[in-house]
Amino acid sequence: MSTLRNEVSNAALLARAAFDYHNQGWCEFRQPFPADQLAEVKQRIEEFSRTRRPEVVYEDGSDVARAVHGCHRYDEACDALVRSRILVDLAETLIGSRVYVYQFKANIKAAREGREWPWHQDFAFWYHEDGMPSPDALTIAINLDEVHENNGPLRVLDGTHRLGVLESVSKQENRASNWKDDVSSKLSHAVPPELMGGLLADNKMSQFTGQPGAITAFHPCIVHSSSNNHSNDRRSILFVTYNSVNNVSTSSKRPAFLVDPDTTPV
Ligand SMILES: O=C(O)CCC(=O)C(=O)O
Repeated sequence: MSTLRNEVSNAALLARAAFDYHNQGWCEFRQPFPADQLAEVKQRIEEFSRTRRPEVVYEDGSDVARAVHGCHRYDEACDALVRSRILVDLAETLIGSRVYVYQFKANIKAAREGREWPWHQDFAFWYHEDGMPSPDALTIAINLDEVHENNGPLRVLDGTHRLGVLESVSKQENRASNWKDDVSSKLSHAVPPELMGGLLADNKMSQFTGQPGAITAFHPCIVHSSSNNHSNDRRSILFVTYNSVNNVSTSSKRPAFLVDPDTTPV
């Protein structure tokens, strides 16, 4: 009986998430990620962020870790997380097909030193850099730390997922294919400032604050950003991007830890 009740309540949570996702371009999943499993992943990511390896990216001009990439490819706890039913069911429901892991990253945003992410759309990168055909993907964010108003929460402009790929400031001409420009605070493919005024005036801004374990999903075309971390609290968030198995990217030259070439469904 209690299994049946759980299934019904899970279906209701997924239906609610799907409604919000399609309507506003993002949704909360109102059930936190299991704390014991998340604690293990958090510990592994902290360990990786202290090691010198190509998957770790630093804030510009410093040795403060900004992000760790692709951990599901080399760590069992992270691999188990991307295969967990709670995330896969959410991704499959919102995308409407089987999915594979496209990207896995933890953005750390260290206390006082973690830097901003300018306004951008993720699909601009996947389309221009990797040849992803359509935005039939999504990113699930899982808070590793408490995220509050002052430690640089993700903020999104509701409804902008309907705009398709906007013109972006591409630093492509100047770059010798440096993938680090796609993950630094001087982001390639940012939305140009002259478009941002209108977007900010026309669309409600929502912030993703919440406790460790809180789960949010957002659309590849939603315009989003986050500010520098001005607080004494680290703001670490895990981002897992799932792509539809019917939407495989054709031409990514970026490292496998950034864009996973393994398109086997999870
Ligand atoms: O970590 C953040 O605050 C933003 C991350 C983001 O926008 C991205 O990785 O595309």
